[in-house]
Amino acid sequence: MAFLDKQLKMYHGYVSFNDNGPRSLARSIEQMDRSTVDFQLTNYVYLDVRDETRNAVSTLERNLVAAANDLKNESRNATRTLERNIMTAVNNATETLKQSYVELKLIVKNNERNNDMLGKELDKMRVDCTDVDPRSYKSGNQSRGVFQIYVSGHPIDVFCDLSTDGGGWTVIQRRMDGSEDFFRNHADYVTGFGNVTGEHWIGLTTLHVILQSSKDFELRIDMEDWDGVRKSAKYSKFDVGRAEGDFILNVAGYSGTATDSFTIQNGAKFSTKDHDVDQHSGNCAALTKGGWWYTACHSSNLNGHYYIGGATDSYADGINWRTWKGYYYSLKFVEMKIRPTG
Ligand SMILES: [Ca+2]
Repeated sequence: MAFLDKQLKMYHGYVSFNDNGPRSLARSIEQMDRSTVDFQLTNYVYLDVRDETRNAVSTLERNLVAAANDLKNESRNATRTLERNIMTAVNNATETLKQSYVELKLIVKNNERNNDMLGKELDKMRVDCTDVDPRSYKSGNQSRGVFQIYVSGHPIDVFCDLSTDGGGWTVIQRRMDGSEDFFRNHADYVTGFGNVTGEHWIGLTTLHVILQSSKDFELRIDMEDWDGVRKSAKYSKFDVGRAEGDFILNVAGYSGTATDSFTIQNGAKFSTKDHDVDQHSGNCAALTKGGWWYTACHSSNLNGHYYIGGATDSYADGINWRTWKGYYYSLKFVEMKIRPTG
């Protein structure tokens, strides 16, 4: 710029020294250095370029700011759209999960109900002590105790001996302390009486139903005298007929240590003091104080009177097992139990 000022001063100098009119001015201009004019032109171009550049830069700035704002807005909108989409996806997924959970719960519930039903059906298949789960005892213990079985679809408590001679025995009668009266009428012997953990008779109806549940049953009789001697009698075949036939005894196949005092009663009907269907002219049940498969009358009387001490003065009315202890000895302990064989 300082150079330009110097040129302009030179130009003014020409004008001031040659003040004799426009002609001299024109001449002065003609005499001006050609390069000075070129320079001035160059300077004007420079100014134009500078201004244009300034304008272009400021336009660019404006455009950039506008573009940045556009980008910011678009970015904001895109973020909002993304947020909305994510929320929708999350909500949909949550809804699907909820439905799956509800369905799963339903499946679990149905499964539980099916298991429950299956369990109940399995329970009903427990028709004697061979089917019971040893852990399911109600009292006693896993080897000897009270368990639930089903007789004609109805649950009843029975005493199971799950240890003696391979286990699986359903106890049908027990004498142990004389606490229960066994000199009873027919109705009681049909329905059963006593406490399964103590002295009891399972009942002829129940006995018949259990015996019907399998093709063949065996019978085991465990006995003990007053000196603590234990003996047993086992019968490979044991059955009791229908009520209409007075529960006819079918017994055979003795083995054991007590000798056989029961096979001789085979074919007998079940008599009580009020229901005499024995083969004797008198009333065996009344005479020998029990309820039993009397013929005329018996070699065994396991439901007879409970005498303390063993030996008796009275004839054949105690808990007799003739071939071991005779008719004047009443046993201390008896347990009759059955088990399916086939
Ligand atoms: Ca008679």
